[in-house]
Amino acid sequence: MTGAEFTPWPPEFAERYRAAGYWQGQNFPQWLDEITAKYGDRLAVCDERNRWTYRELDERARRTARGLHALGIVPGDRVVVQLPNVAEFLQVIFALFRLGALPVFALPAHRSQEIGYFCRFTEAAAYVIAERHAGFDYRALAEQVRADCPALRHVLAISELDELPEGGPLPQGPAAGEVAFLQLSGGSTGVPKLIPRTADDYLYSVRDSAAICGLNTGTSYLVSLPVAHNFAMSSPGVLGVLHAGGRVVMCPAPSPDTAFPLIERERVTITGVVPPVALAWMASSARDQHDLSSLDVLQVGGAKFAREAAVRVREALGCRVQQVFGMAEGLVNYTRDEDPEEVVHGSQGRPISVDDEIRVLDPAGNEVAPGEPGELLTRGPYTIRGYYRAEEHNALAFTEDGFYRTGDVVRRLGSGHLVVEGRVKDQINRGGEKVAPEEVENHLLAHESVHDAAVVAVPDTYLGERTCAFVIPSGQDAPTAAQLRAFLRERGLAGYKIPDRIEVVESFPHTGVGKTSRRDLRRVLTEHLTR
Ligand code: OOB
Repeated sequence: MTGAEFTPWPPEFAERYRAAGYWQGQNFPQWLDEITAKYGDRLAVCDERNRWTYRELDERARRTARGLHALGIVPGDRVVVQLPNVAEFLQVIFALFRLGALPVFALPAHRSQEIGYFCRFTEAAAYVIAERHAGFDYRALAEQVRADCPALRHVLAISELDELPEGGPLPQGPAAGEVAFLQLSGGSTGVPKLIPRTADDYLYSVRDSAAICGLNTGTSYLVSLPVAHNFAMSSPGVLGVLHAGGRVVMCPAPSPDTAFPLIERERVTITGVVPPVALAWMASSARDQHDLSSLDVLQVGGAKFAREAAVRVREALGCRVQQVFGMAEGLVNYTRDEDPEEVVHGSQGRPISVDDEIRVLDPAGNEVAPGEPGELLTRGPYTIRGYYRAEEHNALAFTEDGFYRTGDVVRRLGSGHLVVEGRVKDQINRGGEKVAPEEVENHLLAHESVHDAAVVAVPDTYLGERTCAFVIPSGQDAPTAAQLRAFLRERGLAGYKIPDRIEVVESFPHTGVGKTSRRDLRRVLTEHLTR
């Protein structure tokens, strides 16, 4: 039983969100028409090889849409998109939006386990890749995935986009309230969950994010994070920048050596990074070799950015810092320009919308006293009501009245700003990259010499957390850490999920609880590590 592809907002909420002007009934093709008409000859996007105006980008996307249609991709088809930060990313996803096919946003770090799963689970019609990137052969990955996914009809490399057949007129785009694409959840379960987003809800978050961040036609945004990630896509990200008529500068890697020359050349005004990248930029000696004076705002999010680090941003990089606490499921919080410094440095921001409903609950499900920590639950005009085809999980992840249980522990300040204090979900946040212990444990258990495995977080000054796997061997021939790592890599697990540390142990400690739950076990092991 897979369950619904999309859980709609109840009619009374939908009506409210329309009446408030959040949902404007504009679908992605109409939004593309609007920005193209408004900003036609301005520079929309550039990367190492391309510089396209809004009009050029739109023409390319339309041609690609017709070509994909001629290949037999039809509205509603799912298409897994796995591209690095290149201009063609926008060409491809705008083509899919025009066609009404649904991009499934994979990350460049994903390998055959993840991609194969996305293709099978969504019954994808096509998979779009860059042939090679950062020394990795995506063509070979695609061949492997294809062998396992009979429904996958096409593998398309961006070098082939110009060779698509010239198709006829496009079908009508989907309604604004229908699913437009699938985002990936950070994941706390055995397999990552997919997040259905509509034009109505997403474009609302994009428009208001652009306004909150003060974007305009003078904005030059460096895409430092993987562009498919919700932060880089819409907080305010590439879509926010295009909405405001600014320029998107694709950055192939977030290292200072790559990013700083681009900031100088393209007069970058704003970028979004995860905390370890912010720390690396602040510590880099390359700061003095490049003119970074155009940079106005460094957005930091994806994982907690320590107050001590936030305080140092201006001195180190000569720009303001903005904290962003968001999630692909919806809710995004920003610190604002007008917030007191104390709040900008010491909180993770407040929600985009006055209609983002926030609950902070104790373990019994009661509201905590103001300022006390508790689990954050939320619902609102751009927060989903259910994952894609995940009925059973939805019953746990959402309350009956439609609140999403974020699994984050926060304190809510009198001003409405949230301070992230920790989490109750089974997830490791490795410098913004999310790792689900259960997923990694399952892969370790597939090794013939592994009897049991538990994956936990280890505190780390640079990444915030790293991963550690405790492994009990099944016989005399205990596998080594190196062998287990090689095993996981060969299985095709994304590199960031491969444990940073592996401890082979004889047994697990007793959890002190009658029935051993994985969660208790992980907690006890974590305590062992940090003692
Ligand atoms: C962003 O989205 P996801 O879906 O990769 O991860 C969401 C989770 C949150 O539930 C929270 O646990 C953590 O990432 N997180 C933060 C944080 N920002 C995200 N934890 C502490 N402090 C922060 N500033 O990570 C994401 C999506 C849109 C914008 C920004 C980040």
